[in-house]
Amino acid sequence: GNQLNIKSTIFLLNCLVYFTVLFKKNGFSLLPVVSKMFFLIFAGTISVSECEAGWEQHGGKCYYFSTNKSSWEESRRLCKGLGGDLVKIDSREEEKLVHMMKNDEDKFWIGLTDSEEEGRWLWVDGSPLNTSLSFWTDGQPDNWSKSSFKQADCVRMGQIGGSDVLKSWFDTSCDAHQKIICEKAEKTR
Ligand SMILES: *[C@@H]1O[C@H](CO)[C@@H](O)[C@H](O)[C@H]1NC(C)=O
Ligand SMILES: *[C@@H]1O[C@H](CO)[C@@H](O)[C@H](O)[C@H]1NC(C)=O
Ligand SMILES: *[C@@H]1O[C@H](CO)[C@@H](O)[C@H](O)[C@H]1NC(C)=O
Ligand SMILES: [Ca+2]
Repeated sequence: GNQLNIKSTIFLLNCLVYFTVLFKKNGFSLLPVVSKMFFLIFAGTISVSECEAGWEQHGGKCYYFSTNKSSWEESRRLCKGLGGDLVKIDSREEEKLVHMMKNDEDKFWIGLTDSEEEGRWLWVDGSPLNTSLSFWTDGQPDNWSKSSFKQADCVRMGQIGGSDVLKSWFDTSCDAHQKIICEKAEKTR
């Protein structure tokens, strides 16, 4: 991570100083080369992007917002195909962060479902939903979807609509087509 970056930068700077002294003794000016290298190292140090193009970096994670709509399963496949998974909300900060990244009107699938057993909400990594870290809109989940014969087993994040400023989750049919938020850990380098 950062520690390694700092160490390698210090090492490279030492090399630079060494070569500068060496070449000065032998009578050439390395100033243009050296200043270019300094620039490259400096630029490299400050602009290291830990997320791939198209992903947004926040709080040690990378987020990908796809505005294409698909079913929950299909969305999950898409995220996995990109090396991540549907987003899992691990904290109040993360819930807030994701809201700040999207338009308030936008509705996105998140990686939460009770399709295995009604009422037992599991994240895509298999962990159970922590009830003190759930952000259901008032009256949700209600196992109700527009197509009344379909169970509402998948969760989308939508507009903030409850008394709590962050309440925005809604259970709906997994076959509904929604936009997608994928998440993956940032690259460590
Ligand atoms: C979204 O849909 C368009 C049109 O079908 C397609 O060209 C594009 O690749 C899709 N993007 C993603 C991220 O799937
Ligand atoms: C659930 O979340 C709360 C608030 O962050 C935390 O204090 C608690 O330890 C969590 N419980 C479990 C079982 O992870
Ligand atoms: C959930 O909704 C579906 C479809 O309306 C229904 O068949 C099922 O019994 C409901 N489950 C519960 C536990 O209410
Ligand atoms: Ca359900």
